[in-house]
Amino acid sequence: MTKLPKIAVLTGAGVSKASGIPTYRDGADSLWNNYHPQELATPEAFARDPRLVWEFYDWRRRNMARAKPNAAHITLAEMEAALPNFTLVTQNIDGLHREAGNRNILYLHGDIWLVRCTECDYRDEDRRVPLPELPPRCPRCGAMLRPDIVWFGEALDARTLNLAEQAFRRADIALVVGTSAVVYPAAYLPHYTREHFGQIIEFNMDRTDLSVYAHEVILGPAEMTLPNWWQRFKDEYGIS
Ligand code: BV8
Ligand code: ZN
Repeated sequence: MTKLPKIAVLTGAGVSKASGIPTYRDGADSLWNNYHPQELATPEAFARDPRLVWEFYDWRRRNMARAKPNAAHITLAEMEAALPNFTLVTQNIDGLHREAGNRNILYLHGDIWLVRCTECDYRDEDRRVPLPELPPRCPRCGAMLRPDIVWFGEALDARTLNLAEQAFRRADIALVVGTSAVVYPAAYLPHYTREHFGQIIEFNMDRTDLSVYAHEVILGPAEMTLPNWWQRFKDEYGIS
């Protein structure tokens, strides 16, 4: 049997669109009370008005709690189970990849279901929807909790980013699914694959800044194009 290619995947908000979760840059539906996510997903906004920022995240948590994985998420879980060398790297904080069955996930920007204390080292999962009080308080020291996610201007977890870079350096194929590829350092990851003569395959509704570097740009909704691509891949490599 021909050797299976090593695959690294980078997902963005586009894979969760079909699950009813607004993207960041898809016009009106990505706004909340006329705020743009980018204005509120910053440590400055949180310092200025923690209650407003928590109202934004509580609204998104309520939305995400109702969301179910779609065919794109399910395909990625099948790929992880079927391929010996597969790494899923996500920018998404909605938890749908885990709900779809992926286990080896690199969360570049954190997870909306995790909270951490602004004062002590308390950190835990909190799935309460809605939250009983905004901002929520640390059960250990009473200080304000914050979402355990990476805001604009905050550094990504160095170990996670390093593992992600390694996966893309090693990959024969980088699948880039549902991301506008404008936020760094995440958006740079597929270039590591290209620098090692691997292929970038982009799945998006429109072309992005990455498209010019992609071996293939497959336009259309990922919940349809990704399952189709995976079926063709399985036929080609004789995977049942
Ligand atoms: C850092 C969690 C340094 C929060 C997020 C100027 C130039 C270059 C860089 C910068 C700059 N100024 C500032 C920076 C750095 C900044 C950055 O890149 N800014 C951009 C906007 C220019 N980056 C940072 O701040 C990062 N940190 O650099 O730290 C540092 C180092 C050391 C010490 C201290 C500091 C941190 C960035 C992380 C921010 N957090 N999320 C939250 O969610 O509230 S970012 C957030 O937006 C997402 O996580 C994601 O990463 C990012 C982009 O969103 P996408 O997922 O791509 O979604 P988007 O809506 O944009 O696009 C959706 C796509 O899907 C579209 O293309 C659409 O066509 C497509 N689509 C829609 N439907 C479908 C579909 N595709 C397929 N099928 C469909 N059905
Ligand atoms: Zn605390």
